[in-house]
Amino acid sequence: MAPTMSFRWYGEKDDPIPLRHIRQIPAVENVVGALFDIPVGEVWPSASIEALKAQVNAAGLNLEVIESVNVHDDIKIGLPSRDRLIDNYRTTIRNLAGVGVKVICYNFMPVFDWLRTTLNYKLPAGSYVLQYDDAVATSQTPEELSRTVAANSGGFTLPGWEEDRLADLHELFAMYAGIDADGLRANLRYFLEGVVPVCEEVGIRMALHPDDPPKSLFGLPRIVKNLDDLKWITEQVDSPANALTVCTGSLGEDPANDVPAIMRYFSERDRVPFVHLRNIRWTGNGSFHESAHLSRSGSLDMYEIVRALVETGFDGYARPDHGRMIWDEVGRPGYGLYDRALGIAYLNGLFEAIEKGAQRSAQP
Ligand code: DNO
Repeated sequence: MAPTMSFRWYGEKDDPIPLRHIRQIPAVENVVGALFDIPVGEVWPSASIEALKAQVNAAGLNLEVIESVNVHDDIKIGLPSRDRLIDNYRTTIRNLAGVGVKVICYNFMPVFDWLRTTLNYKLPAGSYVLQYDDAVATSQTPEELSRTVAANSGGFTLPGWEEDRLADLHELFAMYAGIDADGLRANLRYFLEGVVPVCEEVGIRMALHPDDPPKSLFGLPRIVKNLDDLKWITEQVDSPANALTVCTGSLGEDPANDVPAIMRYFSERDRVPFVHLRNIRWTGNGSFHESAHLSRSGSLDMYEIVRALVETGFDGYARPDHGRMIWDEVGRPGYGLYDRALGIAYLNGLFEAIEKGAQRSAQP
């Protein structure tokens, strides 16, 4: 059973890669998309989702995974406004199901999404990757860090770290002041109890993305970091609709996480509708940089990760997640065409080899 190979696309306005190029990557059938101009917390209108789907379909691709429908900070903090916001989220789920979406990827990181300290770190062969230097990240305020990242990265800012957002940061941090890990967990459970029944009704699966990096930063709690966290989360609402995006890179950034074992544990229990398959290289003291997808290029064993998927009958969606910037490509850091396409070619080969090997050894 091969996965449905997918490719993240930021939309005609914001992504330099045309859908017709995505269609030419071997085995890619599905686009991981989103509406990027709807403020967090508002309902995604059916007409806009339909328009996106029509574009994707016209290129010969499907739109079955959304990444992300972001969760409003009021829900993470547990403010009274959360009920209205969860209600909006439920409506968005219904609207997405109405156009055939099957999986919604989301995260539950307070304030920020993923974090790196350099978006164009140069590897010896001359490619550029995203890098995280723990000493830099932990010694600066978020405002300082955002300036450092922009200065290190040729003017690029991290998504979710835009100037206007940083302006409101003090207020947001103050609102999180009373929220520790247990408080955040209770608020995640409340959110899941609110949305999972609707998902079950309409046939959508919520796929929670791990924290990236999987550790607490700026004194904010993080609760999606490792096997125990993920077990706790999947046990709170016991439904296949309360599922995970297992992101090998994010979990793998912590050398203590056994990524193939985590993959196997949840895939076996049918909690993995979506995977992000990428590699990273640990550089010591909690730091790392991203790498090409091959096992030999980084610290993760991609063969063992794919084997865990094949042996548990994984039939969900996969995307290569980030790639290096190579061949002078200019584009969004981590989201170029060439290296993600190379990553897919490699992953296709791993899946075929492991599947055929398993079939062969099952023959008498
Ligand atoms: C980074 C992505 C994340 C991811 C969100 C999911 O490249 O993996 O931004 O989309 O955390 O909500």
